Amino acid sequence: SFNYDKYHTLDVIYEYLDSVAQKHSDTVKLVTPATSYEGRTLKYLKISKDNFQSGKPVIFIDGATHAREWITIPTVTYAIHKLVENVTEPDLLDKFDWILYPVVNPDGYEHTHVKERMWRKTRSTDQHVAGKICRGVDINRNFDFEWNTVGTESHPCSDIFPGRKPFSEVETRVVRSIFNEHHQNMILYLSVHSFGSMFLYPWSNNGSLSDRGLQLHMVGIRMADAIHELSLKHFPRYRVGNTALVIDYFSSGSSSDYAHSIGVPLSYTVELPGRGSKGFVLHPRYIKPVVTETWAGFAAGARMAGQLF
Ligand code: 0X9
Ligand code: ZN
Repeated sequence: SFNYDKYHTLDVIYEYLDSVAQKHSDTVKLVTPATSYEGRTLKYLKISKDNFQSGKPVIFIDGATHAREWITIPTVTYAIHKLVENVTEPDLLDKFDWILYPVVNPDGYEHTHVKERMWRKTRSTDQHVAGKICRGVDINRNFDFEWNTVGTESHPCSDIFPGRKPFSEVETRVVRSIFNEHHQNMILYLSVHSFGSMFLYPWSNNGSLSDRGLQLHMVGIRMADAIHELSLKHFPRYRVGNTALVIDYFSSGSSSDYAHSIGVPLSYTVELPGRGSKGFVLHPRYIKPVVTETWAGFAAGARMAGQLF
């Protein structure tokens, strides 16, 4: 079965999602909303005791928005594992409905396996550029929140190219469709990235705080504390704060700012551990400790979110 000793290819990850949905059809529903730019199925799981019928608070966690951030995928699949396969905290499924989307950017992820390990963006081609063809849009600059105002580069070869318009990418539109469908009940959104050990909250475009700044900070601290308790201390302690202040650059068009702007009260970019020039390439020996400590943080965040909203 699915293990946490190594990083898996897209096929293996997708087989795992299929098999969990099949084995646990009472609680897990596989959703295949569209195909990627290159024609791969986009897949996420809805996990609920009653198929989202009773309007419980919804928690949404996604990974691999950025293709090279491999550790984000096992982190999201481990949440699936703990919710339906190795259930030690049944309250988390009694109280909440969950959406778990391990690979937002499958084209990019596949590309990091076969060609360029450090690829970040989607793989779409901009038809408007003559000469040298550069591929890809940064999904985390492609949402319609202050789109293309700061922390972007208009050249399609750039790693922070925001696209020709907001939601130009089908991969971005699928994440939007999840917000559209669930934002009324969604209390917590975690956009999982790497690296740097940080819980980051809005607003990213100018460093100002939302009117939920205090709640965002307190739930962020709760998650970081829960991680720190379990942490093997291989990595620096998590920092918690406004994105622009902690990460020290501004950016626009991110999914977590977008989610917050449409009413998701608790919305974070989570930067998982990693270090140095090889920060995106986290040795497989760290997968297990990182996914277990991160799950402790997410579970603690879910519980506190449930008390607040
Ligand atoms: O720049 C990004 O998109 C994120 N860092 S990463 O190294 N994973 O690319 C940070 C995003 C910060 N959060 C928001 N802009 N909301
Ligand atoms: Zn990222």
